[in-house]
Amino acid sequence: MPDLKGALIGCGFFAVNQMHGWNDVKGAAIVAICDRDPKRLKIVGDQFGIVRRYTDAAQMFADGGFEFVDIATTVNSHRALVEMAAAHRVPAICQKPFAPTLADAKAMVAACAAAGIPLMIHENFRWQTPIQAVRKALDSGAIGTPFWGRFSFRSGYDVFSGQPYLAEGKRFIIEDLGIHTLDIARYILGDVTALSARTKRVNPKINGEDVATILLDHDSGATSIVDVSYATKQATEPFPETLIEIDGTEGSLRLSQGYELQVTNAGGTVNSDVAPTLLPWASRPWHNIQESVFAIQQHWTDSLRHGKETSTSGADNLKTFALVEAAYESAASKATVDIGTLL
Ligand code: NAD
Ligand code: 89Y
Repeated sequence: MPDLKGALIGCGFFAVNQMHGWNDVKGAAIVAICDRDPKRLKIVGDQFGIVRRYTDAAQMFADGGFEFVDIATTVNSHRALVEMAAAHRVPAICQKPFAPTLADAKAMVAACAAAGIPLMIHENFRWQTPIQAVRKALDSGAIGTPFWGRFSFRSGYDVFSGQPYLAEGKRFIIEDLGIHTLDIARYILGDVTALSARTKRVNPKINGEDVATILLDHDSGATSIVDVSYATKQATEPFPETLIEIDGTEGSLRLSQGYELQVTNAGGTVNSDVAPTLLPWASRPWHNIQESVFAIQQHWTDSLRHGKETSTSGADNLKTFALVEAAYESAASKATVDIGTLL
């Protein structure tokens, strides 16, 4: 079968990882790129040898010649670009965060459904090797039925030098990073029925919150905590590791710093190294994220070829994005938010 032809919109900081990922993916290749900034277009076009280059997405869609689009722009352009893809009946991948509001995200899902095209949100963290290892351990039944969990991302890493816009928005850590941690909580312990949250801004140089503590009730009856911080200075910087604790009826599981997984039950304790692979184009400490970019793009390609729904389809990701909205609502009102009322 020939490779699926793809086009990528948004040639910024993170798209370089996506372009490397596409080079490694079996069954797909990027044939056209677009960025409204000619400098970024040239840098990425030259680095990856892409001849078809556009500064206008509408022109690129009008010219066509590709079977999917990968939207790697920042959030404010997501709805217009996904709707453009739907209008041209081109299957679309859209970076997180889904959209500026839940209403926009719902409209995007509806537009793609009406056009009969798949939409996948590039929610890559659940594809990280250590997170997949936790999922596998739970699926094996090693700790029985989970009743409690903690999903923790606490860092002092300077994310603002690579992504200066993160310091500017009214919203920061929940929308940018906590969105991944909330998705991991859903992926591991299932859908969420209610949530309460508290936030803080510690770094005076940014506009949004950089600390959040969120309490989740899961459909299954399990309770979990999602805690995220970019204001935490530690002896050894853990960026970008998500640490996980799960207690189950038959045992417990701990994913700790350094990508170590410990599973304990009546049979004893098993420790394993679940570190991500350092792909040839990747660099530490980003390699954990970079490997998951390749993994989700391979998943998209395989799903598109076989007509299967992706793990983080637009419809699925509405349930993660609702948790982001709910966390901001709860932090403002100090009330518990019923997730069902948002969906
Ligand atoms: P960036 O600002 O560096 O790059 C965005 C690029 O998109 C810019 O070059 C800009 O000119 C271009 N652009 C914006 N609107 C456009 C439009 N309508 N048409 C054409 N080009 C347009 O941003 P970034 O840091 O690369 O982040 C991009 C997205 O990736 C964000 O949503 C961010 O949250 C996400 N991100 C995801 C991960 C992850 O692990 N999934 C990691 C980092 C960033
Ligand atoms: O934008 C964020 C993301 O999605 O992963 C890490 C990040 O780059 C900074 O928080």
